[in-house]
Amino acid sequence: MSKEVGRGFHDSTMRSVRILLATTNQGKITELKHIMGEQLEIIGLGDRTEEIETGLTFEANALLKARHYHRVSQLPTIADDSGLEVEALDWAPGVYSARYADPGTGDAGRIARLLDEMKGLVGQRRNARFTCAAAIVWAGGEKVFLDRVQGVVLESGRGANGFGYDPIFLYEPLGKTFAELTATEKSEVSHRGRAFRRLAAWLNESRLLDTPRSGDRIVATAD
Ligand code: ITT
Repeated sequence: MSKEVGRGFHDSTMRSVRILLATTNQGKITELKHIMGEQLEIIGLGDRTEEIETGLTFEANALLKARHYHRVSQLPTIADDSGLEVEALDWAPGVYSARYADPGTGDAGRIARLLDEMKGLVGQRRNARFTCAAAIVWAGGEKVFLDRVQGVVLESGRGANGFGYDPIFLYEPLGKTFAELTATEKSEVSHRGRAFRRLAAWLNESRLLDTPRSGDRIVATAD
C-alpha cells in the first residue's frame, strides 16, 4: 500500500479528516476525484497482493475491501466494488467483472469475452446494468450505498473515454456509450456517481466529518 493516504474533508474550522480510498483502479480514482470534488484528496493504493474480494455480492466485497484497509491504515476508508451485469447471462460478469478474462488481457480481453458470450443475443436480451457499492468503514461503524444504471450492450465498442466496459455500454437516454460521455456527463448518470453522491451526502449530514481528529482515529456512531 502507498505510504501516503488521502487527506481532505475540511470542516468549517479547516480541521481536516483523512480518508483513504482503497482502490487500485486508476479509472475509479479519476472518476471519484470528479464526483467527490474538492472535498477529498484521493490517493490510490498502488498494487494489491492479497485477494480480498471473496464475497458473492457487491456490498460484501466493498465492505471487505474497506474493512481490510481500515484495519491496515486506521483511517476512515472508502472502497468501491462495481461491475457490469447482463440478465441474459444470469447477471454475469457481475462481481467477477474485473476477473472475466486472463489478467494479462486487460479491458479489451474482458470486452472480447463478453461480446463472445453475448453472440446471438438480440433486442432486450442485450439489456445490462452497471452496479456500484460504495462502502465506508471507520472506527465507529460502517455503511454501504448501492446504486445502478441501466443500459444496453452494443455489438462493438464506441468512444475512447472512461475505462473497463464503457465502450460497449450504451446509455440510451443520451444515445451514447459511457466511453463517449465526458467525465462530468458520466458521473451525473453512472452507478458510481449515484452511489458516491449518496455516500458524500450522508458524510456531510452525519457530522462524522465535524469530529475533531484524535490522532488518526475518529469516533462516531453508525446509524
Ligand atoms: P479495486 O478492487 O482495486 O477497486 P477493480 O478494478 O478490481 O479495482 P472491482 O473489483 O470493483 O475493481 O471490479 C470492477 C470492474 O468492473 C472494473 O475492473 C471494470 O471492468 C468493471 N467496471 C466497474 N465500473 C465500471 C465503469 O464505470 N465503467 C466500465 N467498467 C466498469
